[in-house]
Amino acid sequence: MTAKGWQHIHQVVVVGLGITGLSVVNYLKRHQPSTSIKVIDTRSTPPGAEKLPNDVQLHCGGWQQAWLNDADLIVVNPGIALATPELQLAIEAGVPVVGDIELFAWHVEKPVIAITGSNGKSTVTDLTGEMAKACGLKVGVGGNIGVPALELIDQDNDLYVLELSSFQLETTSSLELVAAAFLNLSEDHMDRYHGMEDYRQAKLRIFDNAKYCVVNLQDEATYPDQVGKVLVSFGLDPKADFGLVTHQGAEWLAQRNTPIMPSSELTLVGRHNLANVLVVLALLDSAGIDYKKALTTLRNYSGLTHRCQVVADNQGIKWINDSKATNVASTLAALYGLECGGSLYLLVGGVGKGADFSDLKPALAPLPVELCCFGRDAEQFMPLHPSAKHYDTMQDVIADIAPRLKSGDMVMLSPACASFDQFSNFMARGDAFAALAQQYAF
Ligand code: UMA
Ligand code: ADP
Repeated sequence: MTAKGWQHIHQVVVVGLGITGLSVVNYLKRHQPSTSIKVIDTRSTPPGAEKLPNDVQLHCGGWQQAWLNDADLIVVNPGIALATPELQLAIEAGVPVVGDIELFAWHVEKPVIAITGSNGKSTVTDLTGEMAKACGLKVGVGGNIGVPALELIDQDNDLYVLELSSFQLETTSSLELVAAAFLNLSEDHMDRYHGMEDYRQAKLRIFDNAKYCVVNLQDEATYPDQVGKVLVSFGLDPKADFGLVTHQGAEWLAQRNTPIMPSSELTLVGRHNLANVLVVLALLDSAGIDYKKALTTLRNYSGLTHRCQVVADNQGIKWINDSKATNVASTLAALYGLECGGSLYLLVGGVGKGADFSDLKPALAPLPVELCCFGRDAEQFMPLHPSAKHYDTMQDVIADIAPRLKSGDMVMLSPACASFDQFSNFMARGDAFAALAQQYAF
């Protein structure tokens, strides 16, 4: 279906409210004012209900199959799987089901860069946007990073940079991209997918209509299955199109072996962030943007909040908020190369999303760690280290460990889980941790 198809669309049903559903309703009000809009949300008190225009009907607390089957178009929230039986019935009845990003694709006329992967999406998306802005472009940055893409569409932008989750990609078919990146693949969202290949195929959709496909030289799973795609590789390796080389006795970022700048000049820390930076350079270059004009921005970029962020540092005790570590690979990235002179109090737990946490065991074994397990799936972490202790909440953890903290220790929230059991999102969880750090560190 193309944007021209709008003339046949009279009834739109938006499934799931939240910030995505609201952005869809507002978009339709502005750009398709003659369509009738209905909203279904399975939650009894969906977020954003109070912001719905009066003439939009809302059904909450369950499904309304007749609305779905009678719709000309269903626009579904990324948090709801297409496999949901009610949606499947509507699909069988011939109703097209798309996501907000597909509506964005129908409308957008400027170049779009998009990023997917299991970890690093937000960092790469944000830095790509920052560097493109430093090159003098007007840039709209959004998608899974937290700003619904349709909220950007009426801005006068030269370029869009979108973070796309596998959930969003499932319902997107026509998004043309000047450059797209698939950063890495590791286990996540196994409560939604039938295994890793199913998850990978959802992510690979990013390359369907992409001019340049940015892939990870060290992760074969990120390569498209289709032949004939134009590939640009990144990796912590001189063989990658955007890689690392030794130059003047030091490690440098490089484009096809031509040194760009020493990696030691970056403010960002961690090897995983070097990979993220190389992706950003690959994306900008593929989009025809001269990233060399933005190297000062790159040097000074210190990352997003809630990602390995030091939120308190007092009396030799560091408090690190890595609330965005919502899967095993991101927690492993935080532990990799960690320098901790004393004990590491690692807070893990929340909603495990069906993950297998056993890969954490060998990473924890050599560390001077006390594993503090909290939240709904805390019990799953208990076998991972002899020090493991079960708590109900993060507050309980901190109250227990605070009297024992001494200089050289580190308290790190890197939970390998989603937050929805006890918090509204990972930001609220990180903020709660930062508040506890402020309370107990000083
Ligand atoms: N839900 C229901 N019934 C409904 C609607 C939603 O149970 O009828 C549940 C969903 O299963 C979901 C949860 O409510 O798990 C959250 O939905 P929401 O309404 O809060 O969603 P939005 O506010 O619209 O946020 C969504 C993305 N959320 C999800 O994909 C779950 C946000 O990504 C994204 O920033 C936003 O759109 C703008 O594009 C968040 C996320 O957790 C950060 N993403 C996952 C991730 O990064 O791992 C994919
Ligand atoms: P995403 O948007 O994909 O969740 P973020 O940039 O928000 O990615 O980072 C999420 C978590 O993953 C953080 O804990 C961060 O430290 C970690 N991380 C960031 N980049 C990478 C990477 N390339 N590989 C592994 N972990 C990473």
